[in-house]
Amino acid sequence: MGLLARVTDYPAAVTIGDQIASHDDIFGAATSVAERVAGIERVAVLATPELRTVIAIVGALIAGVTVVPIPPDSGPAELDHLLDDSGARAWLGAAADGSDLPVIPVRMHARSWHSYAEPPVDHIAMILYTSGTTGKPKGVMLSRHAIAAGLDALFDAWQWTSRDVLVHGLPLFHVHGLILGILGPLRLGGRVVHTVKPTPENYAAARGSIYFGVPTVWTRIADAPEAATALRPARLLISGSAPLPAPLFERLTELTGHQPVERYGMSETLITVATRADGPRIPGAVGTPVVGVDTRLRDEAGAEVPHDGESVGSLQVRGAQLYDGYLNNPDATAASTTEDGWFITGDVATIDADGVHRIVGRQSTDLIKSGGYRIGAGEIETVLLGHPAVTEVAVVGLPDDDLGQRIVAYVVGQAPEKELIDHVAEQLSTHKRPREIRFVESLPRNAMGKVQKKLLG
Ligand code: MCA
Ligand code: AMP
Repeated sequence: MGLLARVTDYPAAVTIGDQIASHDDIFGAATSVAERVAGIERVAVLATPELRTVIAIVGALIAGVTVVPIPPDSGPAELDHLLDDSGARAWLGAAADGSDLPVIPVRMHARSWHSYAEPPVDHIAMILYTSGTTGKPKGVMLSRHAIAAGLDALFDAWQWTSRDVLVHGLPLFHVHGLILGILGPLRLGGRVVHTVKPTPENYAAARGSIYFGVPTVWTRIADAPEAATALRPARLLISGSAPLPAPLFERLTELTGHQPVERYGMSETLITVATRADGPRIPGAVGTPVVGVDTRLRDEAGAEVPHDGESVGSLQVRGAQLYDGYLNNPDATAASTTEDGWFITGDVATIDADGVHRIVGRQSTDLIKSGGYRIGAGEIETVLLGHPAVTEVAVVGLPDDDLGQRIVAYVVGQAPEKELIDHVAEQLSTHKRPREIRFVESLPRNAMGKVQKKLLG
């Protein structure tokens, strides 16, 4: 079977806001895109939530061209890095402002029924950019095979079939919204309703069988009881990308009649651990490894940590759905891999005797999760240090009822708070802006001079 399935049963296979397309509409237009893009190695796609984005991506996948989805609000510094590092040769569809790469148009009403051979399974289908603890975002190389394996494992875990209607409004440049949220239904030959923005009202109006959200989305739904009640006819409410607090689990259960299903993953590994549709749903737990994935816990010396539900260890994973490494960054790839070939997630977890995993936290304070976005403190610190009024800075994620964590920058220096926040917004994506700047005389440092972030907050 190819990566994507094409069926003709559904007149509204993909709905994005008020745009509606059948599988024939998508595949006809995408095959026409494939004819124009074939032969180019990599293309950038501005990942705005609209049908054009889906057609561009499907077209590139049909032609065997690697797609680099670009966040539509990337600031100039981030955009330059993503385009340079990825080596994208052209934009497929709309171009970002300020880029002089050539543009290959995506014509929504063009149709082609040419039949393409399925590209090799080891071809890199996508490069997704994600933040590390330091430096600039890294390109995660995902093969067709990894994507297919990662999706099939979820179809199995959630008994997800072409009869389901998936609803979400997540960004189309990350694993959650794009790979699970668009390629999932397209691989199944099923349906998806993308709500453009993941608001409680939009979710309530969509009437699907499966809903995806990050915890921030679920918090907002729980605060809108009328919208939450409208989700009662659904089959599964699924949360991921960041921890779902136990009180929110309980509140959602009360309002919607469904215990939410939590799952855990990463850009590099896709979704490795998930609560099964027919398994126990335990607040604070993310389930068991999906088909084809093994997990284990290690201590700091690399020794085994028992799976007793209490001992905490560094979570390592392996399986067919893992990435092929970071683009242009063999050192970072090597640093994330054990000698015996397991991927080091950087998350700290417990596993019980039944294989149920709980994510306890992250090993580094330098990776922040805000609204489900993974944000590297180092990237924001570098930008802030580029402002003439800033002499020292430490960026941390502090607990936040809505966002899980909110970005706070501790700054030695003097400038209006808004000027510093705008300075970040001018260079990086919107969600990387600090919510707050705290001005301090000095930063707490240890004897080696290293900032002790655990003392901030
Ligand atoms: C934000 N705003 C600000 C600032 N920050 N204004 C001033 N100063 C700031 N520092 C503005 C925003 O631009 C927005 O304006 C308004 O404030 C509200 O922002 P916010 O509260 O952030 O709400 P939001 O824009 O509605 O975003 C919340 C969200 C979003 C919808 C939950 O964070 C989101 O889409 N998250 C999903 C991330 C995701 O998909 N992660 C998956 C990664 P305005 O309203 O005017 O625009 S993949 C992954 O993690 C793995 C594989 C996995 O497990 O899934
Ligand atoms: P990303 O690369 O954006 O996909 O972020 C991956 C990170 O998100 C993981 O390393 C975890 O820290 C976090 N994460 C994803 N899902 C969950 C979850 N269900 N519970 C806790 N953390 C999660």
